[in-house]
Amino acid sequence: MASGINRLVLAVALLALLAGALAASACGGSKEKATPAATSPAGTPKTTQAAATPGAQGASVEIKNFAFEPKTVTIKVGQTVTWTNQDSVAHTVAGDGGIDSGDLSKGKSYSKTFDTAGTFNYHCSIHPSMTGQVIVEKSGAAPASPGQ
Ligand SMILES: [Cu+2]
Repeated sequence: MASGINRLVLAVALLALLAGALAASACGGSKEKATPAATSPAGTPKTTQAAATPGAQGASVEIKNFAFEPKTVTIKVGQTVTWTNQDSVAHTVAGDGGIDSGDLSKGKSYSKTFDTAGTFNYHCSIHPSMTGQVIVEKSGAAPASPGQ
């Protein structure tokens, strides 16, 4: 079985990608910003709500150009998928396992937490050709056997 090697290769590739993205954003964003500090009062506490990383708790799917992107997401049991409609027309997310968003207008999101493992197919009930899939894996799938 080469699955261990595959995982390693995948992890290395991911790291390389991340490093590349970080380097790119650091280069692009390092131009000094002329922040007009005079306009804000000195005592105002800034609420620094850092953008949460959705990847840690599940997956995000964008609905745009009449398609789900990515079309297939894989999560663990107990994690959440969040769909956000980027199109100017309304879409829905409807399908297996009680997936039912109702109409999502532009900018609206729908989240669903999956508590059982399995493959859940869904579609847009307004545009049935729009389809997607959520694969929910058992969270206890440990790579190494602990009893050895
Ligand atoms: Cu649609």
